Amino acid sequence: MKKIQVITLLPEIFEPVINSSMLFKAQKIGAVDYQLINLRDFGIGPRQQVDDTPYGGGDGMLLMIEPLMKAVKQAKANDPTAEVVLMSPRGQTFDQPIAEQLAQDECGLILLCGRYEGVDERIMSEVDKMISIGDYVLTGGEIPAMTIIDAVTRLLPGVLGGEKSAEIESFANGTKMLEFPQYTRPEEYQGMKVPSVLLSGHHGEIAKWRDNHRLEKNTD
Ligand code: 4FV
Repeated sequence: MKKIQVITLLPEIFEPVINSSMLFKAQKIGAVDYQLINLRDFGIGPRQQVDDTPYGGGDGMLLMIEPLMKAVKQAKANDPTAEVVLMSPRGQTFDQPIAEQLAQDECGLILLCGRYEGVDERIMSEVDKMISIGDYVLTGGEIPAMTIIDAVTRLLPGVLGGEKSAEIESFANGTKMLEFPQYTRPEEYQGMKVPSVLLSGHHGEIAKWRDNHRLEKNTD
């Protein structure tokens, strides 16, 4: 069982994602346990303040260290061996090998979602890893966290089931190779036919055809 905790100001936007389709099935078969932690619950004072203006000036607000630290401590108390991952444009760019590594790691995950202009830098003392989903700026770390949850959960034992073996799929094992073209019924649609080799039942020929049609990811 992989324990994945998420620290966020918007736990409600994760509910429909983790309770649908493969991620819901993954919970049902006991492959993963998701726990949503609302940062607001660790807010300061009557207004449960979690953000404030940056020292030294500058636009926007920052997530304050105290609520962040209390939330991370709570998550670590729930799962002492878990690694803390901060979603940030400063992080290493997420890819399939990182997803495979996180899925293989025995330890749980604590995904820390920034909001506003980001987090007080002093939280970095608790952060084991920073991950970015791409060189663009989002309004929060929630969508990056969902991306990691999806890519990691589907690699957990029993989740993909017979649907697909993770080995043959795109980017598996660090390759930049994409999958081969695939088809399903009908055999012909508006004059567009399924390549006859795929209907031949000749597995050797089919494997050769597929190898010859695995696309190289255009890296331009
Ligand atoms: C991001 C990314 C990202 C930065 C400040 C949230 C935003 C705001 N995270 N990959 N790209 N985060 O843009 O992971 O708090």
